[in-house]
Formats: sequence, C-alpha cells, structure tokens
Amino acid sequence: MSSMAQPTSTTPAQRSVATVRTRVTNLGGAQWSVAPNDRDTNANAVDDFLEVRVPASTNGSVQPAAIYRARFDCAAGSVVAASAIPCSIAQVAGLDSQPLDPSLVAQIHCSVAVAAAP
Ligand SMILES: [Ca+2]
Repeated sequence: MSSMAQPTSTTPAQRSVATVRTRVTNLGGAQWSVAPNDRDTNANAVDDFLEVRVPASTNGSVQPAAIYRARFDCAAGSVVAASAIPCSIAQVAGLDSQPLDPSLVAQIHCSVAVAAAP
C-alpha cells in the first residue's frame, strides 16, 4: 500500500531521500515497513509531496493502526490543521502484488492527525 500526503501550509524543504527517511517513523512495528520518498510535483525545486510505500511484512492480516508519523517543517508558532494536509491511498495490493477485492479496499482509509514535534 502507499499513501500520499501533500501539505499545503507546511513547507518541507528540499531534502535528500536519506533525510526524508529520518522524518518518517513506522508506527506499526513488525507488521510492515515504511519506504518514504518526497517529490517536487510542480518543478519549483521544492519537494511538496510525500509518498510512503508500506509493504506488509507478515503473512497474516494487518491490524488497524496508525501507520506512520511524518515530521514537516513549518514556521514557529504557526497552527496547521489536519484538514490542511490532504492524504490519500494511492494503491493497495495483497502480498502477492495482485489488487485486493474492491470491498476490502473500501475498508482502508487515510486520515491525518497533527501534533507538535517533540
Ligand atoms: Ca514543488
């Protein structure tokens, strides 16, 4: 599965892939791994799109849980609403890489919560 978050009021800077990896934390333990990548979708030399591939690492079912935490930069004191960060599920496949039944895909949702960085 991969999800995408496109912050509108935060400003992720141009970062290397290695730096982006340090900003995305797997919250699912051994259920899956996370493989983040950021992209510049409008060719202005600033990455503005976070894509995270989340391959399951078990043969059993994946339990509902928060999948990952991503840390974005924003100006000190600014307030960012979760609704300002769109999130979508881009692709869902089974462990065999085949698309899942649409009734299963319909049960998968993307949501965003916002918290200050520790
Ligand atoms: Ca851009």
